[in-house]
Amino acid sequence: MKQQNCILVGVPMDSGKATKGCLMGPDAYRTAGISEMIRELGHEVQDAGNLAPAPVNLPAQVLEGSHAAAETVGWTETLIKTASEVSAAGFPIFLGGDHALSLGSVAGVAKYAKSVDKPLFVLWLDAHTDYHTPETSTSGNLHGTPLGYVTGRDGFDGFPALDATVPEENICLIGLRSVDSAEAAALGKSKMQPVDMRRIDEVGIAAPLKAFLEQVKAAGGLLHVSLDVDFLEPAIAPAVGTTVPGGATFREAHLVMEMLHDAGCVTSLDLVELNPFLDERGRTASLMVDLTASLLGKRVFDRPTGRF
Ligand code: HAR
Ligand code: MN
Ligand code: MN
Ligand code: MN
Repeated sequence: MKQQNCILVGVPMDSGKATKGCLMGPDAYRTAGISEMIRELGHEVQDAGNLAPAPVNLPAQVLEGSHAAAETVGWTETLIKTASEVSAAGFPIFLGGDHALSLGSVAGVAKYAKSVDKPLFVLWLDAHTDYHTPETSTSGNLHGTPLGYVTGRDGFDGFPALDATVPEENICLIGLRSVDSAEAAALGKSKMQPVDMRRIDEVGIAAPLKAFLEQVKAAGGLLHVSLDVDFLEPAIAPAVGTTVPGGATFREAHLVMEMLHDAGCVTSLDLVELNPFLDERGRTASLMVDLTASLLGKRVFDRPTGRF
C-alpha cells in the first residue's frame, strides 16, 4: 500500500442492537492513538470528527420489529452521503459504532465505486454473516443486516434506495462461527464466498484470503474491509457485546492485515462493534489500532531495508 490520505470518520452509533456502549468507540480509538500511529507510519491523517444521524420519522408499521429503526435509517442516510464524498478525497476509516454503520458506509462506498466505474469488493471479517433482512432477523437487531442491505435483498422498506449494490460474488466473509438458520439458507443460495473457522483450521487463513485478493486485483477493483471486533478470539478482544469463542488468533488477524497491506488494493475500512464499556484497560481498542497499523504498513522486519 502506498502513502495514503487517511480520513477518520467517527460514527458514534449504538442503534444497531440493544446493548449500549459502542457510541464510545470513536473516542476510544482516538485515546488509543490512532491518528499518531497513522502519522508515524508516514501517511497523512485528518480527523473529520463525529457524524450525527439525519432526523428520520418512519411511518407506523415500517420496520416495526426492528430495534431503533428510525435512528439506524438516519445514520444510513448520513453515512451514504459522507462515505461517497470522503472516498473521493482519501482513504476513509470509519470508527464505529456498531456494525449497522456498514449499511451506510458500504452503500456509500459502492455509490462512489459506481461513479468512478470500478467494481467494489468487500472483505467481511466477522464471527457473523450479518446477512439478515429486517424480516428474517429474529433479534430485531439491525447490526445483523448490513450485507443483506448492500447486496440488495428485499425487506429494507424505509431505508434509502441504493445507488449501487455490491455483487455477491465480490464479497468474501472470513471468521464465521455464528450463523442463524435463515442466514445460512440465504447464504447457501448466494454467490458470496464464506470462509468459516473450520476451513481456517484446515487450510489456514492465508490461502482463502490470497485467492480473494487475486480476484480483486485481476478486476482492478476497490476493496472495502469491514473489521468486526468479534472476528477476534474473545480472550484477546473482550470489548464486544457478541463474543463467540474460537475466533481469529492474534497472529491470524495480523497476517490478514499484513497481506492486505502488501496487496495494496484496500481503499476503505470499517472498525466496528468495539464496546469500550466492556474493555479491560483499553486492550481491545489498542489491538484494533495495532491491526490497523499492520494494514497501513507496520511490520516487524522490513525485508528491502533489512531494518527491524
Ligand atoms: N445473527 C444475530 C442476529 O441477527 C447476531 C448478529 C450479531 N452481529 C454482530 N455483528 N454483532 O456481526 O441477531
Ligand atoms: Mn458484524
Ligand atoms: Mn459479529
Ligand atoms: Mn438473528
